[in-house]
Amino acid sequence: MPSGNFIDYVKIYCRSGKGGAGCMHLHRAKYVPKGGPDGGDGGRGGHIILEGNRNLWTLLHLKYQKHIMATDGGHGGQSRSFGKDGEDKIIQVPCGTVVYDGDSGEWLCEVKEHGERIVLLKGGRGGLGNWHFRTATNQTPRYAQPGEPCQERNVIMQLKVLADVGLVGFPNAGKSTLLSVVSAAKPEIADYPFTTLTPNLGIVSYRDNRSFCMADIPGIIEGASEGKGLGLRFLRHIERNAVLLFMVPATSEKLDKEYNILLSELEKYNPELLSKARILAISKCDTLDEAGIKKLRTKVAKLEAKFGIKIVLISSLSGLGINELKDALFEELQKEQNQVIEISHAPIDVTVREVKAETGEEEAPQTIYLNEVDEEWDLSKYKGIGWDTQD
Ligand SMILES: Nc1nc2c(ncn2[C@@H]2O[C@H](COP(=O)(O)OP(=O)(O)OP(=O)(O)O)[C@@H](O)[C@H]2O)c(=O)[nH]1
Ligand SMILES: [Mg+2]
Repeated sequence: MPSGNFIDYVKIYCRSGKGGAGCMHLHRAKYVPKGGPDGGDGGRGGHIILEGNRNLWTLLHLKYQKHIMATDGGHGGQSRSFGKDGEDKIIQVPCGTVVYDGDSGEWLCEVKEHGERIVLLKGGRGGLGNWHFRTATNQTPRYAQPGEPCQERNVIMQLKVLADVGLVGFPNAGKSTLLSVVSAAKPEIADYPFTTLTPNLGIVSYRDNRSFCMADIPGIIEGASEGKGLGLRFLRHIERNAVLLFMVPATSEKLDKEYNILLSELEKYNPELLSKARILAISKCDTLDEAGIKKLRTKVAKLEAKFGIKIVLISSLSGLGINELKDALFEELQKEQNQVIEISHAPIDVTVREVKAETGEEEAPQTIYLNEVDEEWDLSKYKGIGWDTQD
């Protein structure tokens, strides 16, 4: 998929349908004196519903949809006819979509499973017709209930990819190369930083027909939490991962320093990320000779004791340590404490508009607000030509 098509942030104005008004009507028929009330109820307004769909994995299909509105309920009629219910709008979203209020940034809900449905905005209830209000002392109620109003809201939908293992490393560490070696994914690989601009997912097949999902995200650099490089916005895609695979190239002088920088950037984004299981892979080990590897192994043994994590030496080119790495990842994934069931979503800052990674331009404002009086839309000049008589 071309990287421009990976959309993980959309802002949409949603509105549910109004409830239809109940009907005030008194039955009239030849030879039926005092027919009594027979006004029917209004129909329910349409809901706005989110539905998880595992066949989608970006929010691309919603990118150009700025408004989603359900239809209103129909009004009740005479002879106790019910109004028609408004049509629900079902928004298909990929599993792992988190929804926030577009104005306050408050977390609203998240869709995790395929087929899971969440009513985002409820349609208004239809009003009761006057037939309901008949009593012994008031046999001709000349009133009916209006329908409930609609609900409206700007919502921000963010995708937090559901993967088991997340790759974290500086640019050029060899993350995409590893993903291309262990899975069928074909991410872009090149010898310059920030080759990967959007997350890639790959399914890693393991022994006995078992598999797990790995996410490769753009590289992180020191100061990413202040917006350097591509910033931290892609870190939300590893928030849900059970295991984080850190990657530092063997060519780096100070392995522990690089590892600590990555850790502190993650902590600045969301301290909860530090509670996840971690494995460190030292990549590009084929660039070292025998003596270099030996030296590295003794260094790694010390670091393992210092950080209390497993460290694996790998090379995506020669295949060194790849199976060992898969074993280590799978072992971690099997542990019960690593099953991520719930994650907490911090409210987002809606004052900062997301900057598109590839072009650097700001997302354009999504909604045109009223108050701007546009001369062209002054409808009064069309009065009297026929279609404005209904109001
Ligand atoms: N010698 C050697 N080179 C490697 C290895 N893995 C990756 N490379 C090279 O390192 C460079 C960067 O690899 P990528 O996989 O694009 O690195 P990345 O971490 O995805 O980088 P960004 O997407 O920019 O963050 C490429 O030129 C790869 O060919 C390896 O195991 N050995
Ligand atoms: Mg890459």
